[in-house]
Amino acid sequence: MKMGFRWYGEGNDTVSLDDIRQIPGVQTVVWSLHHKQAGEVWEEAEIAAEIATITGLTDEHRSRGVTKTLDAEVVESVNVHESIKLGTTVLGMSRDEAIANYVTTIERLGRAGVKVVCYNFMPVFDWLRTDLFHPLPDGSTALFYDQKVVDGLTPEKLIADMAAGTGALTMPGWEPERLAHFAELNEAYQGVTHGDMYAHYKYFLDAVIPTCEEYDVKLGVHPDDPAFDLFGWPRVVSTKDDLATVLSLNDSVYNGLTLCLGSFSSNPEAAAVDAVRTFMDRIHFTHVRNIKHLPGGSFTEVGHRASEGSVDTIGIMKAYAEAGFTGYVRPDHGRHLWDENTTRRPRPGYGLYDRALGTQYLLGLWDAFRS
Ligand code: CS2
Ligand code: MN
Repeated sequence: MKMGFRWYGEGNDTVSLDDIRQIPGVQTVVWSLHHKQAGEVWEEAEIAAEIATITGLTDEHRSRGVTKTLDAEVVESVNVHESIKLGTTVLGMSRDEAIANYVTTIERLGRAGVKVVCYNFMPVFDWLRTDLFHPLPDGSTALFYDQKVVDGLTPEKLIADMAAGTGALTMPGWEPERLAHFAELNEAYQGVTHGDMYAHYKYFLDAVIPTCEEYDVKLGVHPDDPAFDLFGWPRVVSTKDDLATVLSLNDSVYNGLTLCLGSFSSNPEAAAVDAVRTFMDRIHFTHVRNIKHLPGGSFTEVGHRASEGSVDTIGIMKAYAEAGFTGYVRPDHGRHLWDENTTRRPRPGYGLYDRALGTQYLLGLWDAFRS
C-alpha cells in the first residue's frame, strides 16, 4: 500500500508540498491540472512541469538537509465530458472528440510515469453537500449533507437559486458563469435511463482501456457522492451492484475502482468492508474516511477513527492489510481544525490537520494488521 495526499497545486492550495512531505508515511501526491475543463487535452509541457514541481527538491531544500522526495503517480481526476456520459454532442463537443482527447491525455500521463487515473461518472456535478462548515460538538467544522434541504429542491429551483447567488447547496465546478450550461445539461439528461448511461459508459471504456493497457495507466472510478440519484438524473456508480456492473462492462484489470468508502457509505445500506473484499483485485486507489449517518438520510463527515462515525474504518484497513493491498490509499475530506477556517482557510474538506491525522490512523491500523 502506498499512502497519498491530495494536493491542488501551487497557488491553488493552502497546504504546501513541504507540509505534505513532513507527514510520516506519505509518499504519493494525488494531483490534477485543475484549470483543465472536462474534454480538454492536457499538454505534455504542463504535465511535465507539474510532476517536476511535485517530485523535485530545490537547492533551498538541500541547504536544509531535506532528502525525502514525493512521487506523482496518481491523478485525481481527469474529468469525463458530459457528451461521453450522454452519448451525444453537448456543450459544443461530440463524444468521439471528447474520447479522443481523453485517450491522448492518458497516453501523455502514462509516458510521464502516472500509474493511476481517478475519474467519476456522475451526471452534471461532482460531490454535493448542503453545508461546508457544519459545527461539530468538539468545536471543529465538517462537510454536511441535509436530505431535507435536497428534498425541497428541483433542478429549476436550483438554477434560480444559483442565479440569485443564494441557495444552500455546494457543487464544486458550478460557478455562476456556467449556469447556462447547467440548464442545457438538465435538459439533455431528461429521459436518460440508467441503462442508457451504462451503454455510454461501455462505449467510453472500450475506447479508452486499450490505451490504458498500452501505457500502463489504471483507471479507477470514484463512486457517486452521495451514492444515490439526485434531481432525477441517473447515477450509475452508487451501489455494490453498480460497481460490479461497471467492472463487467470491460473485463480488463485496467478498468478498476477508486473505492471511496466515505462516498460509498453515504447510502446507509452500503457494506463497506464487504465491498473492499469483493472488489480487491480491481481496486487501484482507495479513499478511506468516515461519515456519521443521521436520521432521514442526512449525514455529517467526522474524523477518520471508526468510533467517530458509521464507517468501519478498522475493518476496511484490516481487509486491505490481510490482502496485502498494493494500490494507493489516501485520507479523504477532513474536518477543519485548530482555527484553520480563519488562519489557513483551506478548500472545504481539504485542510491539512485532520487529513494528516487521518493518514496516521490508517497507517497505524495497517502496521498493526500487517505485523
Ligand atoms: C471528492 C471528489 O470524495 C472525493 O474524493 O472530493 O471530488 C472526487 O475527487 C471526484 O469525484 C473524483 O472524480
Ligand atoms: Mn473520495
